[in-house]
Amino acid sequence: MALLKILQYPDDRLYTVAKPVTKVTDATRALIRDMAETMYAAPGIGLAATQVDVHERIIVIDLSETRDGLLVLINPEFVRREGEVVREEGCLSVPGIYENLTRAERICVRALDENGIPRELEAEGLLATCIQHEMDHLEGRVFVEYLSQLKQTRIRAKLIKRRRETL
Ligand code: K1U
Ligand code: ZN
Repeated sequence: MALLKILQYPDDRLYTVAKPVTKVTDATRALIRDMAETMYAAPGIGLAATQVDVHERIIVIDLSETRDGLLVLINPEFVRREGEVVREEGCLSVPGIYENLTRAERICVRALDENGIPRELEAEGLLATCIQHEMDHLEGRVFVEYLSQLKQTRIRAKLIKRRRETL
């Protein structure tokens, strides 16, 4: 297993639209293991392949306290989105920035699991928010893009300054 480098906003590669996985192979499963290890080490509750510069439609999520409840979504698609809820979000590609965003309250997604088997999943609460956040990454969208231009400019400047100071 390997720890992967997480792209940091405003890296242009975060704006890449990921391609569907055509066949779930051992190589896909090896990538999923590395993504999970990277997410646990960060630590985070979700990670999209886009964030580790792999532009395939793969997401890992684990909301469990014990970190043994890995959810894998390959080629996820929305079946339903209902209601609206405001929740605070963070992002491993935008470290230290937490902002309130409005998203669907309940969702149903269709996706392949790590064995290539199609599944449907109903989600609400933090899981629904996290799935939507990660699906945005696969579309090349970062959560800060929902904020005002002023906030985006401030976040960009803050992260660039912080990075310069840690070099
Ligand atoms: O996509 C990512 O960068 C992962 C992100 C997922 C997410 C969090 C909150 C709302 C929506 C999506 C994170 O994991 S940020 C870190 C975080 O939330 C966390 C870290 C340690 C313990 C618990 C939570
Ligand atoms: Zn994120």
